[in-house]
Amino acid sequence: MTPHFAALLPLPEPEENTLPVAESALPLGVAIDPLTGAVEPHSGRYTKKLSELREIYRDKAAFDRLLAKGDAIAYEVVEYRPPNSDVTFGTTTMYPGDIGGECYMTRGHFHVRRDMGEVYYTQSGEGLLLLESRDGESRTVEMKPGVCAYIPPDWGHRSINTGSEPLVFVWVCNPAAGHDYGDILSRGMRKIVMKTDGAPDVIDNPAHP
Ligand code: PAN
Ligand code: ZN
Repeated sequence: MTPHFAALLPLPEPEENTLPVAESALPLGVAIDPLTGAVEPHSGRYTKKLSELREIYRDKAAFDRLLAKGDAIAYEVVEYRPPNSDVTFGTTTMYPGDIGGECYMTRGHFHVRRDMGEVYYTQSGEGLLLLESRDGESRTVEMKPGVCAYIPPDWGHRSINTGSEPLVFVWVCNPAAGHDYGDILSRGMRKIVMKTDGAPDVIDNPAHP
C-alpha cells in the first residue's frame, strides 16, 4: 500500500493533555445529555477558561475588560475514548458570548494525521463550523440540532457559538487524529465571525497574513 504523502512530513509535538482511555473495550451505550453535553460514562474531560484563550481573539482590550469581570469557562470537552479503538467520541459544550463582537469560539485546529477527518453532530444551540483547507479555501457549515457536519481530512476546523444558549455537539473521530493548533494559533483563520446587531456575519479576517 502506498503511504499517505503526509506520513513523510515532520509531525508536531504530541499534545501535553492527551486524555485517558476508558478501562473497558466492551460494547456499551453512552448517555449524552443534549442540553448540557454530559457524557456518562466518560473517560476524560477538560475545560477551557477565558484566560486560556486570549490569543485567539482580535480585540485584546475588550478581552481584558471581560476577563477583569471573572475568568469564566468558555467551553468544555468530555470524551469516551475506548482502548485500542479506531473511534473515539465525546461532546463539546460552548457557552455563548462575544468579545468586541467576535463570537465565542474554540481554538481551532488541523489534525496531525492529515488523512483523518471528523464529524460534528449538533445537539442543541446554534453556531457555525468554520473550515479552511490547506490551500486557503474557506467554508462554513451551519451548526443546529439535527445537522451532522462532515469535516474532510486536512481541513482546519473551528466551532463558533453564534446563539444565546450553549452550543452542544457530539464529535466522532479516530483517536490517532491528534490536534495541531500551531497554524491557526499563529495566523488565525481567514474568516472571522462577528455579531452585528445580534446577527452573525462571516467576514474576512483583516489580521490574516
Ligand atoms: C473536537 C475539538 C473540541 C475543542 O473535539 O477538539 O471541540 O476544540 P479545539 O480543540 O479546537 O479547542 C475536535 O475537533 N477534535 O478533533
Ligand atoms: Zn478535530
